[in-house]
Amino acid sequence: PVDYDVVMVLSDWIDEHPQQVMANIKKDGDYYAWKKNTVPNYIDAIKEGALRDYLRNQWNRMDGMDFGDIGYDTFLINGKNKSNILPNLKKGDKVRFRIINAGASSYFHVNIGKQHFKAISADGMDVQPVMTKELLMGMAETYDILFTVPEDNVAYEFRATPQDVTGFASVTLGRGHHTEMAPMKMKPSIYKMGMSHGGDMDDGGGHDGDHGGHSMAMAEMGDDVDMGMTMPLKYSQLKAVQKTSFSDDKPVMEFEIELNGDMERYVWSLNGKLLSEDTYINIEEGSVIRFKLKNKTMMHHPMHLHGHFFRVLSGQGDFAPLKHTVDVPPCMPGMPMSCRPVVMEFLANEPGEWFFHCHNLYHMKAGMARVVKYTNFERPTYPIETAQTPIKEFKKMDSKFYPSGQVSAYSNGATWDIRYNGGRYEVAIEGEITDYDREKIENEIYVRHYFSRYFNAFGGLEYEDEKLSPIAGISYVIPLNFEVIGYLTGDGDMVFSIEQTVQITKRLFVEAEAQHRFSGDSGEDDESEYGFGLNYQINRRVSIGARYINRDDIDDYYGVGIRVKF
Ligand SMILES: [Cu+2]
Repeated sequence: PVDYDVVMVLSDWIDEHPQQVMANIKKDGDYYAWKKNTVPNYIDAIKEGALRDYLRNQWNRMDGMDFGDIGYDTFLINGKNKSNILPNLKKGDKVRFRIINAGASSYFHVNIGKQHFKAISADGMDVQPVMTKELLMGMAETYDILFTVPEDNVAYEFRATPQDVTGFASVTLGRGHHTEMAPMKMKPSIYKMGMSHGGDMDDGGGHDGDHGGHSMAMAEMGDDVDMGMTMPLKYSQLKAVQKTSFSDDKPVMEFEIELNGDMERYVWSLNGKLLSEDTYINIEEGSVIRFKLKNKTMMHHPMHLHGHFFRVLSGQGDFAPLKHTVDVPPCMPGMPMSCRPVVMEFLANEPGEWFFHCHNLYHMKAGMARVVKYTNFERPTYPIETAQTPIKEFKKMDSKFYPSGQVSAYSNGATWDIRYNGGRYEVAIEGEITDYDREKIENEIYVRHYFSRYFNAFGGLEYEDEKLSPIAGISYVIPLNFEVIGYLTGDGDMVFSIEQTVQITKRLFVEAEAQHRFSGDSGEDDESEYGFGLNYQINRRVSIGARYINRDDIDDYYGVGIRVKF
C-alpha cells in the first residue's frame, strides 16, 4: 500500500505546429541546431578541446552527436513547467509515481532531489524492485517507482531534464523549510560521444548541500552541477518477477535490423529502406521472433512494437524484462560494448499486423518504421478498423516533398538553388548568372536518387553557353565531407567538381568549389574554374559574404553580396 499514487506525464513543447517543425528540419537538418546553439564548428571544438574528435567525425563523414533534432521552447510535467503537489507530504510517506514519457522526440533524465527511489515496473510490467537515483526514459517508455519521503520539513524536486539539456520541467513535492533540488545536468558535448560538455572534468564539487527555498537561479548558474556522477538505471538491472523465457522447442526467426539516418536531409530508415519501400517484416505464428537492432546513427532511438511485450536480452537470462519500447543507443567509437546490437525477442502469438517504429515521432514519419505481419493473418473482409488505412497514410508521409531554397546576390553575379526534398528523391533547380550578363547564365534542373546518405545519382537538363543539353551523373561524399560530383552532358562534355563547406564558428563559414570541364567537342577548349566564399550568418535566414571566383569569362573575380534562405 502506498500513501499517494501520482501519474507524471512528461512532454516537450514547441510554439510551432508539428507539420511546420517537420518542414523546417526537412529543409535543413541544422534548423534547430541554430536555435539551440549546437551547430558543429571548428572554434567551438577547439575551445572544448575536442578538435581531434571533430576531425575524426568529419573524416568518418559523420554529423555531430545528436541529442534531439528539435529545439523545444519548454518541457512539461502534467502540462506544467513548474508546479507544486502533495502539500501534506511527511517523513515516511510512500509515493508511487507512474511516469510516462509522452514527449514527441525527447529522452528525459528523471531525478527526485538527490534521493534514491525504487523502480518497480517498466512499460507496465512488474520488475524485481531495484534502487536507483535516476532514470533515462525514451519516448513511450514508462516506469513505476516508489519514493519514500526521507525527511520532514524538506520539499523534494521531481525533475525531468531532456537529453539535450535545453531546459527542464520541475514538480516540487511537499512543503518544507527548503527544497532539495535535483542535480543540474551538464550540456552534452556534440563532438565527444558519451562525454559531457566541458570534457574530462574532475568532480568540481557538485556538493550535496541543500539549497534554501527556490534557489533555481543558483542552480542555473552552474552550482550543483551533476558531473555525470549520477548513473541512470540500466536495462541490465531490470529483472522480471517471473521467468519470461520460451521453451526451446519453438522455432526461432531472427532479423537483423539496422537503424539508419541522414540528419542533413532528415531521412530516417531501417536497413536503409523507408517504410514505403520495405513495408513488412513477415513472421510466423508460434515462432520466437528475435530482432537484433544495430544503431548506425549518432543518436538514441526508442523502438516500439505494438501488440506484444518483448524480452530485452540484457544479461538476466530467463528473467529478461518485458517491454514494449527499447532504447537503442548509438555506437560510440572506442567503446565496443556500446556497439553490440540490442536484442529483443517475443513469441508470435497475436496474429495481425503490428506497427514497429521509432517512437521519435519525426523519425517515424520520415520512414523509420515497419509493419510486423503474421504470414497466416488474413485481414477481415467485413468493415472493421484495420491497420490498412493508417499504413497507407504513413507510406505517403515518408516520401512527401518539402521545398527549400536559397538565393545569393553578389556584386559580380547571382546564384540560386531550389530543392524539393522527397526522402529517397530530390528535385532541384540550380543556377547562376555571371556579371549579370544574360549570355553567362547557367542553369541545371535535375532529379536525384539517393542510394544512401553518401551516394546519389542524378539526371536532368543543363543550360550552358546558351545551349540546352541532357546531363547524367553521380555524386559521392568522401572522408572529411568533401562532395565529389561527376557528370556527362549530351554534347559529350565531362564535368568533375569537388565542394566543401567549413564551419568556422556558428555564424562564419567558408565554401570552396573547384570544377573542370573536359570538352567533348574538339573545337572547344577545356574549362577550369575554382572559387571561395566567406560568409557570415546574420540570422538563420540571412547571411552576407564575399567571394572570389577564378574563371576565364568573368570580368570581376571579387564580389560581395547577401544570401537569403527560404
Ligand atoms: Cu529514431
